Amino acid sequence: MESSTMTKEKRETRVLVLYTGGTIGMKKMDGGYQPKTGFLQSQIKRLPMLYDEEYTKVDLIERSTAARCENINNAENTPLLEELAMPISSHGVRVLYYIKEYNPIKDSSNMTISDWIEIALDIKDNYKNYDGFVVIHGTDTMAYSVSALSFMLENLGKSVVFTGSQVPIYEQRNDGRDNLLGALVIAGHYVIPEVTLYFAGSLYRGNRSTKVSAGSFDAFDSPNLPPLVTMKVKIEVQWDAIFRSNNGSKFSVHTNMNPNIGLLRIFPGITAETVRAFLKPPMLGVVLQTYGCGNAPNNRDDLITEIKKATRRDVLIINCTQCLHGPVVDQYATGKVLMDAGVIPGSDMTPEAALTKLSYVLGKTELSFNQKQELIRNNIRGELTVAHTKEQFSLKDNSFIAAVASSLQISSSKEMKYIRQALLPVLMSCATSAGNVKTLEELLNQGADVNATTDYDGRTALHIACVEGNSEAVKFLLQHGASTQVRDRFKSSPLDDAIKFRHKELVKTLRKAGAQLMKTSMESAVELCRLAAKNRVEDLLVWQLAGVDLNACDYDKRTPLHVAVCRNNAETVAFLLEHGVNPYLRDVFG
Ligand code: ASN
Repeated sequence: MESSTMTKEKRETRVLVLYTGGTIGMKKMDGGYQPKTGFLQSQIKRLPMLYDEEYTKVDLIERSTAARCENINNAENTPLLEELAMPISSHGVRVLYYIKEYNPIKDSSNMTISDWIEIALDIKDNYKNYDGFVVIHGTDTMAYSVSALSFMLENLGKSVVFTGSQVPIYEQRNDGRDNLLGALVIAGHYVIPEVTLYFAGSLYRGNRSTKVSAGSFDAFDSPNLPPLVTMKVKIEVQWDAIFRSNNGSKFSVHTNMNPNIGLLRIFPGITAETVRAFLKPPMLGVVLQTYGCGNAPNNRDDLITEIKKATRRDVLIINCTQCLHGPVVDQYATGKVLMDAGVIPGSDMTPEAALTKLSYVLGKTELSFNQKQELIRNNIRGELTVAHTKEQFSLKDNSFIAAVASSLQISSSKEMKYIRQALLPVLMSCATSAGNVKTLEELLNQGADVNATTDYDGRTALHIACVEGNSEAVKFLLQHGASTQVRDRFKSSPLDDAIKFRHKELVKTLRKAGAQLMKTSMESAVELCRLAAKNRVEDLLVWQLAGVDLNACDYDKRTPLHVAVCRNNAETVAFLLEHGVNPYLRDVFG
């Protein structure tokens, strides 16, 4: 599996399914729909699109032994799970999956923070052994769990897809079958290193999603971010929009979630007593759901006083709108009054994301209050859109280039594609001249063309690296397909630049990579004779390393040796003779 395409060679992928509960596996009983142990797996085995019975029968013993040998499916705390095989997909991939049923399986209304921790630890314990993860979960609190897990799983590098259904999978008309199928296909085919939610044909970023319907199969929406994947005739993945929070560190799990959090929805006439009671200790983090784009009454000193008292006690308060769409902004006096009271604007975060982020951030006990506030304000898992900052950046600054480079990956809008096309070459040029190979690598991973011209003069990153004499960048670019034969507007190749700036080692590297001098022998002769006249032995050496013929002659058939002798330039004469120049060549004058 790859991040942007599916690998052709790899035919089998393994997905661990954590079945926590929810309607999908419930059965109608006397007391209404209830979870029933073992029921979901038995129903799945009746569905050919989810279970390839023939394949399972063949070589069953052989394959399960192989699985054990590969240390698949036997992580600590995980009993040996039955291998279920999907039929081979149209992409030539067979997804093998293993269902770990929780004990007890729950209606998601009964979920607590400890359930989030259990899911996180299961992913951690099995991380190495599977290509992706599916979490089957009830829909009622799925948006909370998926948001919480998006924060708890740090430096995630694999797909984690939550799904469930509105109608149990055993019923004739149900959405469970397609939802589970879609989630398994995504987790088994694509590396989308986020915690996501798949429902009714769309894959949403988990911390952007919310349950919007109790009666429709389209139960979820992501009001402020379009889906990351849409299942149509073809599977459309918005690779530009994938948020890659992995900063190169090892995958880890943060389980210290603080329970002293709450959601407070303001309403006309809310009393100061209610607010005071809600904010009193042990409360440490509150999502304040305000009107419109983040407004609260600015004629209610009593309310604001209570909020101020709480923020002064280091209670983290986030301002989120009661509206489904749109962010909190600071346009109105009624919004500013909250900012002045120390409330943090939550941009376009869903209340579920804001609440679970508070629990996560408050669990980072090593951080100061200011650092926690900063983390809340920042976009750490793609959960919020960061408003434009007025800070000045410089394209000469490595960290800025790196920041822009990574932020290009988290884009969500269509225009980002065009911005990226325009910016990537510029960033390539900046990263090259700053000698920042790591950023170059990141840019290439994001689709930058290694041979793109980075400015109006048609110069490529390799030209720039050759001028700068940055051998690490030159080697990196050559290894990644940079052409040595490109010429800029003034007909200079990267080799010409390396010669001009006397970077001998680079000249050798370029020659090894197949670089050819693109000068006529007359052009070379004119240049060599000029250097010989000036006794510039160092330059002549660079030209010689570049593969020039030191016997090249000008219009009068005069060679650099003729010129050096006439000028009595002994070092040049010695150099030329040492390098095999023919002393018997005659010019037109005999
Ligand atoms: N009450 C169920 C649950 O959240 C609803 C569902 O899954 N559709 O577990």
